[in-house]
Amino acid sequence: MSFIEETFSLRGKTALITGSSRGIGFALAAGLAKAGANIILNGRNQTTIERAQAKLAEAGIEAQCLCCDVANAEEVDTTIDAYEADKGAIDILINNAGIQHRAELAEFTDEDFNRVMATNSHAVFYTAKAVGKHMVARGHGKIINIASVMTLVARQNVAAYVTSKAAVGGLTRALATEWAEQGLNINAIGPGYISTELTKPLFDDAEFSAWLMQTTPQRRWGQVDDLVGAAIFLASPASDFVNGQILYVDGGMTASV
Ligand code: NAP
Ligand code: GCO
Repeated sequence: MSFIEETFSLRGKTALITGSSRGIGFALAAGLAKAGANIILNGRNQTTIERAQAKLAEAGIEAQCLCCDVANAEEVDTTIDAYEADKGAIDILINNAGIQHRAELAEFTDEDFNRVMATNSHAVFYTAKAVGKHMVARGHGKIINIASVMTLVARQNVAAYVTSKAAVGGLTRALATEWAEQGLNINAIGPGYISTELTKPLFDDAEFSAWLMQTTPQRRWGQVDDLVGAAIFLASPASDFVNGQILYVDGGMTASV
């Protein structure tokens, strides 16, 4: 293999990407597969992940499906342990699953706050622990958490999301602090505004998009494929001495006022 292939290859590695039935997770699954990884797709609904599996197959990419609600700690534990026992090691985990809820604070219900926190933060803890314990036993593994520019800053009407993504930043550092000496690399990617189903209401809002062009130095919305290179880097030997870091892929948004 060439130097570049050796440094960035994921050949022979198995990668679980949570929330990969569509959007960023689906793009990361396709990208890691092109770098040589064996892919495990995940979502809450078997039909939607099988639809994603068929879409990858059309592109010549074989993927497995692992249906699991990552906000359910018990389901995560049993699903991951069963996979590791029956199918083999998970070498790369991308904690991507996430949801959004937008409402003014006065209208923000406890239930909505807890629902966002459960998927965006608690699930990262559940899944990192469930997969990480097997990685620790093997002495190696790569965990990539999907944070956000909202890990660093906030905007109105997304209090739960901001809180949840700030927690992802802290948890990334905490996991790295404890598991780096066990041979694991745990980092995060902080995407800017990426055009997906989650941001569609904003993308369709001309006023919001105009604001985004002003606040993003590269003057454009991000696309899901803009994140693939960062994910391959953090999943590959190229990042073997990188731990506890958040790589912002945001067109310069968090670097400027
Ligand atoms: P998306 O298009 O809505 O996709 C979300 C994915 O998460 C879907 O595959 C969904 O699958 C899955 N999911 C949701 N809840 C789940 C659960 N409890 N268990 C398992 N899977 C679950 O959103 P996206 O824009 O791709 O966002 C993906 C991640 O990137 C999220 O963590 C988000 O916070 C983060 N992010 C997005 C942006 C952006 O601008 N788009 C920027 C920064 C960070 P099912 O609904 O089929 O279960
Ligand atoms: C919002 C958006 C953002 C993006 C992303 C930006 O309502 O402001 O949903 O939170 O999803 O997290 O990085």
